[in-house]
Amino acid sequence: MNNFTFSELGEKIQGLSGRVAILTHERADADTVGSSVALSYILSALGTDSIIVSPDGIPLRLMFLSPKTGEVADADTVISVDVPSLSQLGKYAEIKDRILFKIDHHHRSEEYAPGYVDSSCAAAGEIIFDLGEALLNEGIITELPKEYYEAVYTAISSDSGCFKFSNVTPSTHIRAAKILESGIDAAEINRLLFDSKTKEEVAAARLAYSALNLYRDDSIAVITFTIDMQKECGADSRDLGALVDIPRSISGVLAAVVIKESAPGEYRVSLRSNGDLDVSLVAAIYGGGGHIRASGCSINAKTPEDAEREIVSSVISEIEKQGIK
Ligand SMILES: [Mn+2]
Repeated sequence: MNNFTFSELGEKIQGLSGRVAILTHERADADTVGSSVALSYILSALGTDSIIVSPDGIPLRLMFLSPKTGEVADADTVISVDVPSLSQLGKYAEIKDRILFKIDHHHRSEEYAPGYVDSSCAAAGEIIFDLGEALLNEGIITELPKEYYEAVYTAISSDSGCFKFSNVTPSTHIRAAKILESGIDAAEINRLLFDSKTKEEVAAARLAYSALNLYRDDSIAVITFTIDMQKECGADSRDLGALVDIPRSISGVLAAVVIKESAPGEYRVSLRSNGDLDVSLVAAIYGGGGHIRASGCSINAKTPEDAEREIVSSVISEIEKQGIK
């Protein structure tokens, strides 16, 4: 399946007609949602109707973007944004033949549909912003609303960790600077994204600290979060997304892991690297994927302890295989 050039992407976007469903990845984050919302404003400026479809819903904390949601059944055309693999489409994997194209920035992007992939972008939002700029510069559209700039900023700020991750390039900052010129309240967006927690998230963090385990001379930090712990703190899985920042923030840690029990015997694993270790290769062992420094996968194990042992041994062998000091 072929990837197309940026100018071909522009043509494909202009060629869309009828109602377009924009698919996000499951466990939607602010990049997939912000990019989809921003793209829907671009489509609207082109006179094309669109809806946003998330396999398992859009988290409450992202509702400030006011996504116009809907069902795939009500759409004429389907595209995906920030979705690297079919497994990330959840229940919509079965409609893969309806996906006209994808827009993505993951460095291992599965070929489930043709598309435009630029892995030099820290966020899918950077691609969407370039698309908006190209259409504006060519005079194909004349303006985009403030809500567009808020959504595209949200996408870029989120996936770049508020512009502090290693994926940030000079171009990331140049795009962000142009977005700020639109006059949006970026400080408020960043407060909502990074400095605002529900009391359930705080309760979850308290439990997570006490479940922290260190391995391999304190270079691997792991938190296993069981269903019982989720019940104890009243958090649902959408409150647990930031937990991986706890093990990742420990100095000297090469690999940070959060293992969440999603159902008895089923675990969702988030992997982060603080250095040269490519954690997407650990995720790939279990059919997962993502970025070099941020990846995820699902595993099955008899007990939470077994799940932790399994992942730790895979991380250790990947560290050795990749020759990381
Ligand atoms: Mn992304």
